[in-house]
Amino acid sequence: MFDNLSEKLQRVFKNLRGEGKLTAENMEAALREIRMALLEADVHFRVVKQLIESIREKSMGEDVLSALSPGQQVVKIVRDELIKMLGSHQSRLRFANEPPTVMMIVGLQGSGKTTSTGKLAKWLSRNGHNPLLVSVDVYRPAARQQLAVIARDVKLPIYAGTPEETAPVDLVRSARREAAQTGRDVLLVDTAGRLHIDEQLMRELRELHEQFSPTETLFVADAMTGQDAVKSADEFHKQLGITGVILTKMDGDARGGAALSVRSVTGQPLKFVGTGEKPDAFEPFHPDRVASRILGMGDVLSFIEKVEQNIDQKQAEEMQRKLIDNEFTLEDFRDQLRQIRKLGPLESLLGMMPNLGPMKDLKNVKVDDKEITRIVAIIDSMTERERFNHMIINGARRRRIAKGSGTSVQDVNNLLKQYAQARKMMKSFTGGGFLGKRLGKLKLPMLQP
Ligand SMILES: Nc1nc2c(ncn2[C@@H]2O[C@H](COP(=O)(O)OP(=O)(O)OP(=O)(O)O)[C@@H](O)[C@H]2O)c(=O)[nH]1
Ligand SMILES: [Mg+2]
Repeated sequence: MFDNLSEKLQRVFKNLRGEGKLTAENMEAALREIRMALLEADVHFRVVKQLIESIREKSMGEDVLSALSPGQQVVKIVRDELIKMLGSHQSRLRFANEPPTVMMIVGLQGSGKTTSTGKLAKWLSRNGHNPLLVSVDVYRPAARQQLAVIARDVKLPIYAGTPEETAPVDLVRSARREAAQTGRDVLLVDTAGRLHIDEQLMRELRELHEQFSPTETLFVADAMTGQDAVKSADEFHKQLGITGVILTKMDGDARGGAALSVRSVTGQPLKFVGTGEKPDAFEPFHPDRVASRILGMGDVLSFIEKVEQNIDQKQAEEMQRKLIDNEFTLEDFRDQLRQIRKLGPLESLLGMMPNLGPMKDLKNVKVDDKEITRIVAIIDSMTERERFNHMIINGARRRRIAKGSGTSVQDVNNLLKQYAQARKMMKSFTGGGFLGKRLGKLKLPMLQP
């Protein structure tokens, strides 16, 4: 699923990685390729147009994280826009205030309604609910038998109806009563399908809809039919009002166009995907996870997330100013160390950065977590004046600090030496030249090996 798209997008990002900075030209070339990749994945053309426009706008905007390289910035923008297109966050099922909650499962013939009803029932019962199932496919006795078999398989009860109950409305009414009486909090209604949307089917569904006001009306669509699935979802939504989509047969869909467009076209969220014939092959749809899967760059994405979470842009800028003005104090040194610790081991962090260039030696820098703890303890044992002016830390003060932090005078000496070196190194980095610009851009705290 999404394999081709994923591969193509990664090629675009790889090409951008070689570029020193984002320009209108290289961005346009990248956008052209992103556009092609999306169209080839069978994403709806209007959705593609929208997406490309927002990516262009964002990439030219001011609001870019300067801690990221140009290639990473584009990955971030594409990720953000993909997530937005897919629906920002996972859409959960809603439940009625008064149980039982009625959920209607609708869709075209053979799309996977009956199978998905069984899967959803199983998923619900695993998540603290007690569903009851009912089939209102009164035209084909075999269809109701099929649901009965599936229900037995997932060990959940079905409302079978009496011989007199031949109308869908009667079946649902009795099933709802039974659910209320037996303490079942959700009633899943599996409906009949048609080859095409026809007036008779719609009338029947509308009648059920009006009578029982289902909390969820889930449209089941076959992902392999691509844009046709999206079109019929849209049609059902206009005629009936759906609350979400279940896309089945994702296991057989290499392109993913329906999954990527259905939300933008219908305005209704994709709630679940079916990934096989077995009752377990069913999962809630998570836009962020899917976007990451499409981009397929786990390491770069997690690096972006870390940067977003942990690096306070303002703070980093302030730090840089201090360095240039020679105001980088021991306290700043301590804060930087803390920041490093928040980001995780420095080695792994550097490993995530694809293009260190001449700084690749830094990959060999080892930062010992215990060492950081010791340094922080030592700085904590200093007085404020000492932290702001390390020059006053004489022998007597060193002995006092060592005692206060449970370390040795040797440790304190080492720290002061490291601090002086870091200061010098950072100053030379930020002073200009390639390294300086590079570091200035990354704004990562650096340590001596
Ligand atoms: N591979 C795969 N097959 C699926 C999935 N969901 C359903 N199917 C298969 O699709 C076929 C049709 O599924 P049904 O659940 O009977 O479809 P339906 O919408 O109830 O069909 P009608 O009631 O005839 O309209 C069956 O062979 C299912 O096993 C899925 O996620 N993956
Ligand atoms: Mg069916």
